[in-house]
Amino acid sequence: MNSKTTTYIALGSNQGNRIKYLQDAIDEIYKAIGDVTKVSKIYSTPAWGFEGDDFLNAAIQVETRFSAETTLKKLLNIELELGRIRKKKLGYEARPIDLDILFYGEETISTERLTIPHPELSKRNFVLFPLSDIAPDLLHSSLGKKIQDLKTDFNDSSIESVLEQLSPKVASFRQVNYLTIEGNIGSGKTSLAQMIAEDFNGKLILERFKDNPFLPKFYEDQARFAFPLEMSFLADRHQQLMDDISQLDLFSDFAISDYNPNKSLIFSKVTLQEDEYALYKKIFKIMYSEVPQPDVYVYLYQNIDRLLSNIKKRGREYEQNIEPDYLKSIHDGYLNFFNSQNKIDVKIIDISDLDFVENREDYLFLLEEISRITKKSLG
Ligand code: PH2
Ligand code: MG
Ligand code: MG
Repeated sequence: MNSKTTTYIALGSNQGNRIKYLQDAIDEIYKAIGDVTKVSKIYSTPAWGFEGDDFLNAAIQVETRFSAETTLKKLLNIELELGRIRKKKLGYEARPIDLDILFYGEETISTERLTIPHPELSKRNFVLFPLSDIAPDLLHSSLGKKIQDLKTDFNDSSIESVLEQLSPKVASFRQVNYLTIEGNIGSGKTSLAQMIAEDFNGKLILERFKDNPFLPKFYEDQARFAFPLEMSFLADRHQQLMDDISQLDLFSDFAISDYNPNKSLIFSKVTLQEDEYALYKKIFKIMYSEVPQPDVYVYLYQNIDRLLSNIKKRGREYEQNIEPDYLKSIHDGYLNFFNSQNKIDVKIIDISDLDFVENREDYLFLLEEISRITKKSLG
């Protein structure tokens, strides 16, 4: 998962219902690329560089997890979806919508397809005016000037804003105090927890991996070392969770974790003998009786093929020999556990056909699903 980059995008339209094209573009950018956190005023500007009707121009600030290249591809798609037809002829032409990347974080990019910062930016009042509304202090590093100063230098008062305004658009999420995203190995639970925490200011509680001295021994002699192995996982997780949770105020903070300590029970049921498991469960209950449980517990379900391909993609060496059967038994273990208890209300979301990292619409769908659960479980 990438973290977020602030990008600035110029919008222009000189055909049809121009205001609607601008707002539709914002809505599509929100769905496909990222939160639209700032919008400029709309300016009416004469067509520059060709004979044509006046433009309406605006600029927006977008927070995206996609690269500049991917952002460009998605913008071109939106132009097409909104009905722009590019002719082969050279030079400018009338267009219902034009979307250009002005800045992408601090990056300078110069490829055949993409030049960032936008090369004509300082020569165009229809870019400087709107951009100065939303990012006056943004530094154009190669020109060594802030946007508001470039605008002042331009010394042009010929363009004016219109009365109509555009609306920003940002994802919403119904927060709880403590949300857990669980799932099988490779289900994407950690990525989703990270994305939600980053977007909605949650405190992340991630399972910390640490070398377990019993693990190599366990692989040598499972029967002999399964119990000490599971006991040491139990002790480590307890210590971690106590550390993390004691940092939180579970009444006012929004915490989000990618595991629940009950997974110790689920995994040990697969690895331990029956009598050992009974003992283990007793100790578990004593240790965890005081640990707070999440308000909302989500289990991400993915089919085994997708899990295997995710495991391969992330490339952790010690995971590469995991068998489909093992993943199946872990999944069954989770389901058995859910069915055997009634303390935690678990919501299973099937994400087999979704890709919330590559497709923002899938991510937005999940945010909605989880918010819906939250609403139901908390009334
Ligand atoms: N875009 C162009 C060419 N000319 N003129 C105005 N007023 N506004 C624009 O957005 C514009 C233009 C090429 O993209
Ligand atoms: Mg353009
Ligand atoms: Mg363009």
